[in-house]
Amino acid sequence: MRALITGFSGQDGQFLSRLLLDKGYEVDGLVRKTIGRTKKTLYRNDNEAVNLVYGNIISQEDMERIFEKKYDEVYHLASQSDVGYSFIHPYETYRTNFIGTFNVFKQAFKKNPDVKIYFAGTSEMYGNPLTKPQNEVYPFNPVSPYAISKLGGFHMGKMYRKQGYFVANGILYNHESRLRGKNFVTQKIVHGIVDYLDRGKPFEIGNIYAKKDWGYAEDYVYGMYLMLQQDMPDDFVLATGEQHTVKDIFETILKYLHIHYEINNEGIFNEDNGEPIAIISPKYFRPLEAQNYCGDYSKAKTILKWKPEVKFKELIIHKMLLPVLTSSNIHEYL
Ligand code: F7E
Repeated sequence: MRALITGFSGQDGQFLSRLLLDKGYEVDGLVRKTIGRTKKTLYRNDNEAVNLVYGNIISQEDMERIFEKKYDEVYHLASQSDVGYSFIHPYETYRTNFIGTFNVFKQAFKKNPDVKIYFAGTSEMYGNPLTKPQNEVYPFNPVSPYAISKLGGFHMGKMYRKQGYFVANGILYNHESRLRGKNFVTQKIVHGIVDYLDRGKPFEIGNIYAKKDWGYAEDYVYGMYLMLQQDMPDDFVLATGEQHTVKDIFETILKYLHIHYEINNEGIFNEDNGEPIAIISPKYFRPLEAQNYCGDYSKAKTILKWKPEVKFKELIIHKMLLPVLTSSNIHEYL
């Protein structure tokens, strides 16, 4: 089997490439020319077995060239995935996430009408859901350029599906790991606290009462793989069905490290010396903060036999914090 992963250098691309290599796939990883060599080397040896191919999904010519090769499966993960950034750069977001997706679908199906394509949809497509949990038939009501661009790709996938092509749409809730970009809140807090312990410097944080449904990225890429092993393409929610706040991330880590803390409207403070660990700053607040993000993954459970293996505490401590606590004096807290 031969697979192409667009967005190979991202968190999901890294986990997915290992999974597919382990299953004996020949894996091509698409990276932008401007990125050059991918720096992330989680699975150094396995990554060496991934064939890097260079191109940008917004270029029709690049996609024509990439799809001169025939793939059995395409995991279309490449996107501008930062919700906040999408408000500042909407054109770039629409171009990458919508036109880029069109280029991938068009060229992949032109070369091989039987190719199975996974499209990375997102819980952000629900916008500001009034009730919870959300499933595959819950109404979409996107409220950011990012979510609108993703919903466009999602419906494009459904349109191809109606024409007889195989496009599976994932509706994935937040999924995290030690490979997550540090602009996302879980990694920002893990690294922020570790830096605070190393150097005593506080960091800035936004709305600590924001609530999300957070899962482990490696579980979710397995769900993507399962979606393409079905006979019929469909839409699937992948989530944990649990909600936690940003404050819960702080508390989970600080309790684990036995640091006494106090949380108030100004920030998170070390109770023993009064020092700030993190300072709340309006700079990181979003114009709209939906409170009901919580996924119902029962369809994936029934049809794909998928479930999230890693829950919140294990995610934050074992999958994210502990890998970072390696070469510092932080061990004294453990
Ligand atoms: O924010 C709050 C922030 O940036 C999570 C992407 O993968 O998941 C991700 O999007 C929450 C938000 O991820 C800070 O307001 C507080 O409520 O980690 P995030 P996201 O925007 O939810 C969805 C499913 C996707 O599809 C996206 O591509 O945390 N928050 N303080 C903060 N967030 C950030 N980034 N930084 C803060 O200081």
